[in-house]
Amino acid sequence: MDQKLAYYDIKGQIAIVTIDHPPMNALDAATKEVIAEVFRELDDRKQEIRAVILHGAGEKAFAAGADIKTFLELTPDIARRRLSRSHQIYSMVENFQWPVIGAIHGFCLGGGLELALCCDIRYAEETARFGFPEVNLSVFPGNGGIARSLYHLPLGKLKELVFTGEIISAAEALSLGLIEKVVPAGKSLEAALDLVERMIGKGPLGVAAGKKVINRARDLSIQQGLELETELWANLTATEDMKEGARAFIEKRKPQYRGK
Ligand code: CO8
Repeated sequence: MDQKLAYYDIKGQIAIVTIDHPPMNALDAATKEVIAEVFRELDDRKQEIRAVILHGAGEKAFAAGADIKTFLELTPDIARRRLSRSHQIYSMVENFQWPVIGAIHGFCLGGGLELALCCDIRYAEETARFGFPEVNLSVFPGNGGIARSLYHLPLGKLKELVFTGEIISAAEALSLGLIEKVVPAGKSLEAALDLVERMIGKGPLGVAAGKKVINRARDLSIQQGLELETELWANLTATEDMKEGARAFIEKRKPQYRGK
């Protein structure tokens, strides 16, 4: 098959990951495996990059969810295996060392929205549409969508979306806190690049450690969260970049960070 399903390009210090499974970027097992391979390769090349942007190819969708055309072959055992693998792959995206920004256009539904929720920050075009339409198929969001939405949505709103399968606009997704910004149609990649440009001059190890603390602290008690902050903050003082940041401030010049 010639279709790549997903691929990446590195431009400057930014990796742009494209999901490319026409027409709707449905996330079947093969596409998710290629996404996993892309993030594994990016992990190998993490010294070359400082941020990742994740988006969908084509006009229609970031991703319209799991591939419904494969649902008839599912049994409880197959579903258990596939969901467990899906959770691993989505966690690779969520816990990638550098920030992962979702640049969203078109449909962002079901498993597609669940993948978007693994991004650190989501910028969406005003024409994008969001939702958990799984109940139309008599299932529910099982790819981490419920667990991760709980960090964004009030419980009643999440239930409203999950129980009705209602599709909402980018403006509503913004007002609910599901996404961070709405941009004009055709501009999500550009807006994500602008955001990333504002990050990559900063101390990369500070950004990565901040991401790790935020991702882990939400599952910890306040005391455990404080201990994690202490540990990672203290570790940063052993890096060249930390000293460079302080030195540059004192010498009134721009810091030159090397990620070490
Ligand atoms: N899977 C497979 N094919 C899809 C999907 C999908 N999720 N979405 C769209 N397509 C296909 C359509 O079948 C159609 O194909 P064809 O041309 O061969 O008939 C083509 O894309 C274009 O679609 P439409 O003609 O329907 O286009 P519209 O613009 O009229 O509608 C929609 C677009 C609204 C996106 C509509 O296609 C739709 O509702 N799609 C389904 C969305 C959905 O229900 N997503 C959730 C799926 S369930 C899920 O994600 C749970 C994850 C759990 C993981 C399970 C792992 C084991």
